[in-house]
Amino acid sequence: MKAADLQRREFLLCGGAAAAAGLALLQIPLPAWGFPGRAGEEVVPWADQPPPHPRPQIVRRQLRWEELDSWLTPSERFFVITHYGMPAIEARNWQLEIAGLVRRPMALSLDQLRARPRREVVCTVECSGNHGFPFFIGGIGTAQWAGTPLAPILEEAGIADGGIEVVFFGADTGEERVRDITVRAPFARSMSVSDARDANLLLCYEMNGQPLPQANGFPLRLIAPGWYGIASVKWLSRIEVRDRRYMGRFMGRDYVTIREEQIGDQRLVVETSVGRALLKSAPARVTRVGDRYRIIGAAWGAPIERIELRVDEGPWLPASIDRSEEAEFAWKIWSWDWENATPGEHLITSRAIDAAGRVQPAMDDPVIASKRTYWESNGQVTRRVRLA
Ligand SMILES: Nc1nc2c(c(=O)[nH]1)N[C@H]1C(S)=C(S)[C@@H](COP(=O)(O)O)O[C@H]1N2
Ligand SMILES: [Mo]
Repeated sequence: MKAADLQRREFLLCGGAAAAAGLALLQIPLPAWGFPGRAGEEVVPWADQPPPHPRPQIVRRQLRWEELDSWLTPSERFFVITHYGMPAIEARNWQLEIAGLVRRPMALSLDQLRARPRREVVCTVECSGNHGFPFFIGGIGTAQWAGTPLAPILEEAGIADGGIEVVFFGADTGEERVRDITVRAPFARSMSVSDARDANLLLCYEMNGQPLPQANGFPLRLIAPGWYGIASVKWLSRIEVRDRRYMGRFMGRDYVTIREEQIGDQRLVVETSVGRALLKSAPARVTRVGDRYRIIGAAWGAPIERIELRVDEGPWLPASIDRSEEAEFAWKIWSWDWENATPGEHLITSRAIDAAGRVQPAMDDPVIASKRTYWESNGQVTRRVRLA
């Protein structure tokens, strides 16, 4: 997205408090972002609707792919994951602590954070559990996030000698059983000091031009562009620099990918903490105007070079990437006009190819099939559709 466009959109989207309040009051949808829709089109629903997620207290909302009709996901359709409930935080008494192995510990109020340099980024967030059928395919969304960069704050606080790990604590806590003890633990994720210094990390207080919704982390969350969603800690309360690796549940016991690898002459598992996002795509919706069908989808997780699409067992065919809306960490929307579509049931599969020539793996590719956990599944997504 070009800077001039961004400015125009900022103006449209959040041109001051009055405009924002007006938008909220009138329930005006997001401005019309470019999208390969057609006048008079209707959506043909997928025939393979996923059942409700088995743990609705954790996965509270998923994207309904058929509803994808704009580059940005409206906040009320954005997926929501909560592991330890949803804290209600009053901004008035809230502060973000910067603590641990820092030379100058800090405590920043929301007003102080808002007074710092503002940065906006359009960024796709995908849950690493978004592995596909049977029940989790909609753990993804793209929003315009606004906040202040983390790196200068870490610089001001000054990481002291021996600091190797930056831990992001949320205000939400839960009971955990580890071996034979039961403990109360905060939600937390960590990064190495060098990863945490990444200029793209944002302490984010706004989503789509409005204060963060409670479900998405009010008053402040981390947005870690290029990482799976678990890294973007919501209801952020404390950032702590430590001299040990942090091994809380969401680093060391859960959100751990267990994959079989060949090590010497043995098949053994290797366990790694969920990390950076991976190249992926999915068909989003089939639309029709009369008997002219179009498939629209999204691709994300790496710099996207090409998208290919396949109907049933046919050849891989190129889709067109919508270039009207682009940002480094945002999904690309693609479309494909389905010539000579025949009535009956069809399978639609997409795959993305990144700038380095890597191809999104098939579900039976060893890199996916050798996983014993479903985390970090970027396998190709196949959807079923029935044409009249
Ligand atoms: N404090 C806190 N942060 C959290 C979570 C959580 O349960 N508590 N869930 C994580 C997970 S697993 C994901 S995928 C993203 C989801 O962000 P969203 O709910 O805004 O879509 O938030 C992450 N941050
Ligand atoms: Mo997640």
